[in-house]
Amino acid sequence: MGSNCETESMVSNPQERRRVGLIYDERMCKHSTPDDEYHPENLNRIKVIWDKLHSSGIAQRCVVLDAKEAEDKHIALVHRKNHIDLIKNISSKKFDSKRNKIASKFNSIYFNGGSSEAAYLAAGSVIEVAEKVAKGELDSGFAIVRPPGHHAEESEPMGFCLYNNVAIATSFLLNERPELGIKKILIVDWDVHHGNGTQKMFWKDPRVLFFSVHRHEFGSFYPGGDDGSYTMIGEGPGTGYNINVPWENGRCGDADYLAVWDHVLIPVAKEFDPDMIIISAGFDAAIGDPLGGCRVSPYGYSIMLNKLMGFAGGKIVMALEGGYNLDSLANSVLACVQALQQHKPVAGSSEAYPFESTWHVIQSVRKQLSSYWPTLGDKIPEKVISWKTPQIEISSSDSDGEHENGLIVAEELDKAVEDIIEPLKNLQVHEDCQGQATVVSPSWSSELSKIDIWYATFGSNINKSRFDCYIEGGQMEGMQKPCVGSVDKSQPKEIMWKTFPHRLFFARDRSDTWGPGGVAFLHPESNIQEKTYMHLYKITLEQFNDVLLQENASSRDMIRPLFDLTSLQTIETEKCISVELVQKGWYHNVVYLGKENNIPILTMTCTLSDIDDFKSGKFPVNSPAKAYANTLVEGLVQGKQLSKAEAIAYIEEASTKPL
Ligand code: X5A
Ligand code: ZN
Repeated sequence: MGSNCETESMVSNPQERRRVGLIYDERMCKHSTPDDEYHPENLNRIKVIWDKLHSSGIAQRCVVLDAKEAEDKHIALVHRKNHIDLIKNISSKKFDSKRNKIASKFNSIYFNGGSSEAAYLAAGSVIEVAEKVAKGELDSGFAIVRPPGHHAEESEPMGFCLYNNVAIATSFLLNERPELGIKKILIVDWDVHHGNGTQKMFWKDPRVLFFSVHRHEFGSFYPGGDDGSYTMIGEGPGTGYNINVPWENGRCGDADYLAVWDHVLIPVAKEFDPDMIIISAGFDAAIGDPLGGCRVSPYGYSIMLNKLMGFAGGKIVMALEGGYNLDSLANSVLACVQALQQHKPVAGSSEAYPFESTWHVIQSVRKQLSSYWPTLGDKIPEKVISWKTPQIEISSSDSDGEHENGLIVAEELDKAVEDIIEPLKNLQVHEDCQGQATVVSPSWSSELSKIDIWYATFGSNINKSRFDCYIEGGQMEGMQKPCVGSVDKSQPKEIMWKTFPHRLFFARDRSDTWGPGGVAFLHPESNIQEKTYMHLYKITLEQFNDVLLQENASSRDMIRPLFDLTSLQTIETEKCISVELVQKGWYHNVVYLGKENNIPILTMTCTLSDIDDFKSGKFPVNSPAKAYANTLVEGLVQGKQLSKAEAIAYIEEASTKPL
């Protein structure tokens, strides 16, 4: 035995450290998109977790188990034969084309030669950890697996999930290992998406209490529809044993989740008294997750987990589901494993209050379930509910420092988030499964999230709803396809209108977003005779980068940032910067328009050389199509800049006057 271990046992009583199992296997890295095209559910997710647990020294204090492939007869407890045959055989197909065709029949699914093995290992590894915890050989465990599982249904893979790993392990213990005495299992699904597959598998089963907290937005957030609604409480003997907490908005954080723990999950867990807890542990509600748009910190996860450790004699099995910000993912898992070992949360703090909408959701859930769980029938004291953050409001343009209530809290919230992500900011180099060193999640996005700029818009973005698509994702009327939105989905901190002495005109003959017709451009040079109405949004430089990317129809996985702090410095003297990385985009020229409240005003348009090409007829100058022009008119009218008639005349002039 090394001397390290002896020193260790002298300083800390080994009795105090719990036996925590870990499973990881590189073969689960081999599941990938066919051409290794970028996908958020990629090998680096489990890789960075494994690396982080080692570099922090935590893995060395865990019991590392070998991964195992699940047996078909155990998978068959929750999946149909046709589904098992599909997953078993998909990787032995000779051609990618065949696989791609099959994948395209499903919702958000890809396959390659490594998929079958990874799916069997993911399911089998959760079984392995669960069995060891049930036997008492381990206190708890974490299966670091992929592909994830909770969207997978009886007969179909879905949402990056092939086999429902957690459901398989749950059924395995209840049906195949009755002698281990696990008769009641609480499944806590804290992935930001609803666990639709798991819900269906135990819909009528009172031995399994399925609890899921997820973004829902009245059915518009993935996987969508009513399945994730709080009215879905189970059926027959399972009635009351299915609990959904559906968020009405994004941006939920520690305070929101902990309010749900304190006022729904924990009281119910006390009554249900589970023999084991299995956590569908997605970390896509974590701060900075590109899909989730929520703000749970590693500290928040460790408190949520610690509260659950008071049940089932601490028998907790965690299985990885989603989580797509590599830094946040690794740090959150680390915090959870530390909490499992020490039975206490990691150090940290969060000061925010729950949203008003959170109390609203909590009250709906409690009411819906109060006849099954009497403790939920009690009224939450007014005093508790009065601690809340109003939904973030947007202050008016003329508020010079005198912010409205909502905005102050929003800024404080942002500061709290900054404090929390501070430790996550160091650039980290990891090795991927092929042994190549890759730079993972550099610090640019958190750096740029600290800098505010005014993004000045002159085209369809003057319409706030259209601009929202670039921040929140989604699509408005007249658009041919939805936007992915920004990583940081928070609303602009301020909004104002201003006019600028530049020429507005319309050119090109069609766009992917709007179809046929010209789109708006701003002449990059100023001209005192001209006047363009511009809608200014105070957003972070990180968000500006995300807008720049979407305006130039580029994919997320390119080298970023496109426009960094150095660019911001340069542009004040140079007045414009053509962004090399999106050269093909029509709006790759970032133009500096001065300052407002000492914050730089930036817009994006064509270059001077494009102007020459428009003038020479090399590129067409063209009027906007109806839907596009309407969007502009609507923006000006809603923004109270012009009457409808004036707005129509303004657009008309810009589209007919020669350049
Ligand atoms: C496991 C998980 C998300 C699927 C999103 C599909 N799936 N758009 O997080
Ligand atoms: Zn998810």
